Amino acid sequence: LSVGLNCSFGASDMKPYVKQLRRVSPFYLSAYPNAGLPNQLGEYDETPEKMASQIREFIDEGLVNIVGGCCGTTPEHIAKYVEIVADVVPPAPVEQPRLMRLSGLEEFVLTPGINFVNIGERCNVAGSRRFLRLIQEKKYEEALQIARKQVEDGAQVIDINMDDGLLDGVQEMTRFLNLLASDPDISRVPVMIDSSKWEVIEAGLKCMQGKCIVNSISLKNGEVEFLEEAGKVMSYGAAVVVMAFDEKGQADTYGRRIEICERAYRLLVGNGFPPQDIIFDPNVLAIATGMEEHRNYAVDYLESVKWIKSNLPGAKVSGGVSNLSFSFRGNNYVREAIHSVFLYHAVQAGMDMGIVNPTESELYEDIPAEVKELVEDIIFNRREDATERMMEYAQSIKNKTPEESKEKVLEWRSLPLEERLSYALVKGVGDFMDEDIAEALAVYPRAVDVIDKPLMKGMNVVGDLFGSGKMFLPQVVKAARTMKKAVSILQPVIEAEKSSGAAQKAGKIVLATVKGDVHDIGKNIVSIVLSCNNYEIVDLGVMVPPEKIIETVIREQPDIVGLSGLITPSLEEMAVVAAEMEKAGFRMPLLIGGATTSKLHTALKIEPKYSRGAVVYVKDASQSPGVVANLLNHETNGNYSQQVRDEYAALRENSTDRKVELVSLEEARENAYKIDWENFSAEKPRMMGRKVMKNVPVEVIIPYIDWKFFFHGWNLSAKFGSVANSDFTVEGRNAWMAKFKDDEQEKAGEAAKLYDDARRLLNKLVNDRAGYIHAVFGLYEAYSENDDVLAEGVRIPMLRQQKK
Ligand code: B12
Repeated sequence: LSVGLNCSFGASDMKPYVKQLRRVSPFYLSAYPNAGLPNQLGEYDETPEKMASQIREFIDEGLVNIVGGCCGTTPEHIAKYVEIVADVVPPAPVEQPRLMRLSGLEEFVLTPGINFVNIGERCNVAGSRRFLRLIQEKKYEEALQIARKQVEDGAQVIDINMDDGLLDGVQEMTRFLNLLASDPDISRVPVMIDSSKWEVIEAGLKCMQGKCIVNSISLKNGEVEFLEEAGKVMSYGAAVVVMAFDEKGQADTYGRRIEICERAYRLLVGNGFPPQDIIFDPNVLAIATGMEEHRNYAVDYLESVKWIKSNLPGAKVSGGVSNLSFSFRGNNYVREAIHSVFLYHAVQAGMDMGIVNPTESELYEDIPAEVKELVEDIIFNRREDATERMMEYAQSIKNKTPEESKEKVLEWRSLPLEERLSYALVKGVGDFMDEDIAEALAVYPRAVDVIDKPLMKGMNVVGDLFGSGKMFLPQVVKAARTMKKAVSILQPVIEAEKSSGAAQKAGKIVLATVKGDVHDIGKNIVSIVLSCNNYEIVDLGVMVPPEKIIETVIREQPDIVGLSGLITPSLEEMAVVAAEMEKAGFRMPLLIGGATTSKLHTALKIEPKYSRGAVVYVKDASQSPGVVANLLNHETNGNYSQQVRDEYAALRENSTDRKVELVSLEEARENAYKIDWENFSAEKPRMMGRKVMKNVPVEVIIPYIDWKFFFHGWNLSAKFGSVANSDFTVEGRNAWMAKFKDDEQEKAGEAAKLYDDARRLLNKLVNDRAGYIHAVFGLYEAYSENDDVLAEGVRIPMLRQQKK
């Protein structure tokens, strides 16, 4: 299979798209660009020679398998391409990881780093009275606002449901999705077409421009209908939610849930449906209803999530979270607390996505221990009287006077300043920011320190809570808004503190958050700080592709380029920009910043890509004026750049990640072990062939563990393996630690802790009598042939020890 692009505005305009396709597509790739854009006379200006040199770039960069020409190209163009491709080995298609890939206008790939996907639930006529009314009254503009608000609040997918007895579902779904497609702010995220009627789903599928999710199909009407619908979903290129529902009805026990999901999975995968595009909804049902048979619903759901994730490879799990707390309608605090605790456990169990209200804000971390216990009692069905106790609690807070609840809410105001700022960010409360910032300004010497110290600390708390699954994306969006508010309060103060009022600008700086990354708070702060230091800033915003950065640099001729990035893929993207800057022949310094960047990464992966200019990692905004001044000052520039270069070279030298240098093939062969056959006699082992050892006790293995490899596996030096031979007393440890240099003390301390943890785990396995360790090994007659060893007819390549 081959995919590709034709037409467009010419080869250079097409190139970024071809590159992007190469990155994501597992197929052969073709490109047939136009000979440029038609001029005023409707003619094409790009000559065969000019186009051939652009096509050469496609080939040199390994982008395409098939080249050709579209509008304006002639047989002469094609003749030139034939010359270029004569000796070229076309690139092999690259197998892509089997991840769920969705898209609106932008792609959304469920990489392992994304621990939970929020699906906005508010555009559902069955779940939102307001949305229903707006659709009934044909107030589509207002209905779209609901969708927009959800995306702004952090929904990563939006669910659209038009299932109402009085609505024409097909018509409403079609109209709404078409309207939505015309609003790029909303349609940048993927859509979930939600309906129990197949004709409504299919109408929706016909409108979709990206890769959406169908919610849902099931085995309710048997396998034939199920597979027919699944086949159509596949041909429209969508992912699918499969409800745990079959001919006998909705699954409400653990056994029924896994039975149906397994059957559906086998049927789908057996018929070619990609497993990574299957999402199971094993039914989140209401608990604490007072009905005995409902008590275990949440436990069964959580257990079935775990089962699906470990038995149905690639499949995802979703669910409508608000169903769970149905018994507590009208009591939002209790409902939010139930959702938050349940989600925390469901995500730990492996739940990948859920239909949630993105504006709910109750954080798992903030729920008082006694409330958490009550909620966990009903979720885990831990006590006979769990429902009664929860009901009692719900009643007691419902009866609280508004003053009482207000008092509780404002308790945090008596915390110390730093904690208050952190609380405000974590909870997304901007109401007291003016007074807290005023107080902070009296404590910290410069306004920028308020950002770099307490506010950054607060944002790191947000990051940690989010990273550990205790905070969800919509809540991080609120935190980000509060941070932006704090920055906007500080901005005039930073401006007033600016170092020089000179009219002449000290230099020009292009700033951008790299492609694929939306984080801009840090970059904006750097922009404010640098412009207050008299630099002219050209801010390209977020998600900026390398071509745009290069174009801007050529146009604006800045003195420095600064890149910001906060997610792991941005690290690679920054290296891409550096390589493009090298290709374009630039010499200006490149600054690297943002939470996931580091000096080590900059030294290892970015600096080597850009040889003509300095590449400097800058930890925070307050350091940026100093670094920029050093780089732009003619007297200090040379020394400073050299100092940074030396420092980074040393980092590369000491890094375990550095490139291994290999000896030549001849030398490697020469290094091979030479047996002196004259003086060698082989001992035949007592046993030959394959041997299986069952249930090996852990204590038998422990003495054979080579701790050097354990530390190597943890990216610590193998030399710490000697800790296993040290005396297990305080004195013994101290004596062992004393063997290391001062700058290794911290690492050695961590290594010792790691070793102790591992020993504790091993002891636990010994005590638990873990009976599941098996081993298999074989002893076979073997001989060598050139560089390889042959054993029982199996060829084992053995050319080793090739490191210089
Ligand atoms: C706020 C936030 C968001 C907001 C961003 C809003 C906005 N407009 O910026 C929203 C909610 C949109 C968001 C989205 C996502 N986020 Co987020 N987010 C954060 C959070 C909590 C804080 C970031 C922040 O603003 N910090 C405060 C600023 C001031 O700090 P800073 O950016 O580091 O900047 C300072 C310095 O680094 C430096 N600096 C920064 N840039 C530059 C540039 C130059 C040139 C220089 C000199 C200096 C410099 O100066 C600044 C001031 O001192 C971080 C956690 C964290 N601890 O960083 C996660 C975090 C970065 N996000 C994360 C993730 C995973 C995501 C999502 C993928 C989540 C999802 N499931 O979809 C999406 C990403 C979408 C995308 N494609 O980019 C992860 C990244 C993990 C990783 N290694 O990849 C983090 C680390 C959270 C975590 N622990 O999991 N996020």
